[in-house]
Amino acid sequence: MAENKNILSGIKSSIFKEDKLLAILIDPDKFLIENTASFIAKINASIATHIFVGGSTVEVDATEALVKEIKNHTTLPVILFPGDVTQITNEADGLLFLSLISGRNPEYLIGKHIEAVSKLKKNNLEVIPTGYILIESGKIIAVQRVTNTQPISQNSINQITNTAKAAELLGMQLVYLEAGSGAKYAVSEEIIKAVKAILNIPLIVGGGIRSKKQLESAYIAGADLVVIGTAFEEDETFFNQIKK
Ligand code: 1GP
Repeated sequence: MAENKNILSGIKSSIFKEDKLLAILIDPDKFLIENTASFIAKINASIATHIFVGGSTVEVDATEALVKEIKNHTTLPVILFPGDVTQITNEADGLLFLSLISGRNPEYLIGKHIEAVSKLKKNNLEVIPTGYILIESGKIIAVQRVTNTQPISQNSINQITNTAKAAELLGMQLVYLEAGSGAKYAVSEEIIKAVKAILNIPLIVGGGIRSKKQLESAYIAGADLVVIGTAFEEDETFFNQIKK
């Protein structure tokens, strides 16, 4: 399995330089492929550093076609953030190999990963083991429904920090604090701060971030990479606020 190792090392060197990272999430299920050129042009003109592609329920092959088209329009790294094994495609640069460690559903802790191996043998994606922690956010989100797991309460800060640290001790390379796509409340600054304080690996935060102010607060609290999807899906003028 040939692998290039640029994405994770790029994230780590940005952290070293105190540069903050922003990933725009594109859900193939909610995105019209014919809008790719104009949408990606806006991403290219913004401070975004990564493009994530994925969703909870995506039609088979839709991810591959979309990733191919995105790659025609940008040099930013395109990273799969898959809701399912069917979304893995060699057209992308990397893959967040997510383990849903806030839940106790064995399928999302190890089952899907075993299923993915036969697909990964055939490609050279940079596979990045990621501890994925779902945090309660005021409404039932798609991940919760699809995976049949419960998020951790925003009040259980010890449980959240211990879960994140366990991911690091297990050898995972990233921790992703997820409030869920379209979340009512984003992950609180208090949680981000507490996790950042005990973690020695990069910290991703996403879900429910809809303004530049919230983005900056997440960075100040300690997020190394923030993921935003819904806010751009709903209003592309938001790109005007985050121009380079
Ligand atoms: C969802 O964290 C991402 O998995 C982004 O969430 O769509 O709410 O920005 P939003």
